[in-house]
Amino acid sequence: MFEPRTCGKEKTLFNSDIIDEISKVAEIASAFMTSESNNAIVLSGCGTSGRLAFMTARSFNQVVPGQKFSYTIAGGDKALFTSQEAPEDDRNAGVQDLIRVTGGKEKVLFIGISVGLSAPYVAGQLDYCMDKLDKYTPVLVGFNPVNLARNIPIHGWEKTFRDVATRLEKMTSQGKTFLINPVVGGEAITGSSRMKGGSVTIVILQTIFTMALSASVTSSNDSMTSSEMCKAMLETYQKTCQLFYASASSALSSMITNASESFKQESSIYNVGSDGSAVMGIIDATECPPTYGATLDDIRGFILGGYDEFNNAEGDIRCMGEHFKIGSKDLAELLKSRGHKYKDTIIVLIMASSVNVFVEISGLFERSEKELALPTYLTDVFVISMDLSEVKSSVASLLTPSGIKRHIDSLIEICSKWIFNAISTGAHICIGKVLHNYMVDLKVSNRKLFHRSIGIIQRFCPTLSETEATDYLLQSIYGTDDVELVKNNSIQQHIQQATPQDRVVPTAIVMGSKRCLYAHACQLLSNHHVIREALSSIVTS
Ligand code: S6P
Repeated sequence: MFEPRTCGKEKTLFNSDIIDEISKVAEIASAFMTSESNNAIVLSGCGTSGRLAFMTARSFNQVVPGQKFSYTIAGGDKALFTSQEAPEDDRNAGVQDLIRVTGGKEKVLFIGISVGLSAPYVAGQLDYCMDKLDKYTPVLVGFNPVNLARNIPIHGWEKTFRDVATRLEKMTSQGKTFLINPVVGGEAITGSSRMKGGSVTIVILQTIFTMALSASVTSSNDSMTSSEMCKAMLETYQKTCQLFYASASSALSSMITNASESFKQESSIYNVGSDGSAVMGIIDATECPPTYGATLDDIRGFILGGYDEFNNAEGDIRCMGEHFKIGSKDLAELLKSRGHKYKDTIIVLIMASSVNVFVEISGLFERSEKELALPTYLTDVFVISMDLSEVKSSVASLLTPSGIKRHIDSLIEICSKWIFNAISTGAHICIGKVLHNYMVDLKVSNRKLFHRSIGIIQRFCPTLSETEATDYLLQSIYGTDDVELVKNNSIQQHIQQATPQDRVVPTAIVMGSKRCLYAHACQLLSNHHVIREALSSIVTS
């Protein structure tokens, strides 16, 4: 994540061009944040990128007067709690959402985030902004070189993401737009961009706006340029990352064991916290269904204070169903209703008041009638103690007091993300959802995941051509041995059919490796409870 300045010929986060670009956007953001005119800063993305757009807008609206920040996310606020992978393919919806939140605004700083430079929703928005540069200043944040941006057709449009990114790159060289696309290296779980990609997204967004918040300090500080300040800020994340893993590894490993025990006993993991840390826990839970084929009940997130604290644009949307109940009181109710037979893990993140101490408490709990108030559930206590004083002093002269506070909060939030991500990822690995670093049991719920699934099938069945792998995927999606019956359906139809189904990709892998019929593949898989073991034994036998 925090690699040296270049990786081959690609630029990494600490490359001076990337730092200059972040600094330039921070300067523009500062003008927006201090201006009294009717302007807006809009952050946007799909899936994790959209959730982190929300999170950043939420954090900075707390410290910048005038509610300058807003966000758009594919699928709307529903997507903050349940994965809505299909709307990510809808570039028109992206444009409409952007028009809705920027109507009546004079100037808009628009930051479109797509980790893989792939989401049509964001591509549509960026292209729209580039057509209207008198109003919009577009910025693209992502972690691929432009020549590797997604080049597959976007439904109902003549452009691909790569076309849009290429246009933006050209305009960036003319100083009209901005492109922040460091290469940050592959994900530990292939394609799981919520992890490293998500973390670097936070680092970049928070750095931009924290610098902007403290611009008055930079302009009065003759000895330091804004690029030097940006580098110093990025180094604090690097240092925090080192401190975090040095202090947290052993506690994380115990928590992963606890959490995986819960899964093995058909129980759940509940992430709870307050403020930004809780938002991280909710985001983490939301990502598990598309990534690991988890159910909505396997991991859930809750926030102390519920919707009053969460502060999303659509407000309290509990009426949408059980999985939109996010308050800690809702959790208490849920636990009461679940009775005694479950062995859930409740991860309660509690921050100590001192910035030097960072405390995490977790436990595997047996329920009883008297344990209905959250704190009394706690059985295992893990303390992760990190001394952030050195980090704090390294930015003390660069930031205003509110900038320092915001920066420390953001360091704590990113540590919370690392905790929640490690536990949910580790627990799913322990129950066999990952094979050779591939999330083999993913949901085939949008175009990106459809194409990724074909790649995964080929990875485990190396003798298959792309066409053959696609055929097996379609056979698995439709539960048929006659691919000709379904081949001519649109990708959209394939995705609609596949989305509610389980084990689509594992079934296709078994069919492809054994060259067997659909029913036989299902029968072979049904002999195994754990997907990794099933595939390891079936595919290699
Ligand atoms: C990834 C996560 C997905 C992505 C989403 C957007 O771990 O499950 O929801 O965030 O597909 O991807 P991108 O590349 O546009 O940021």
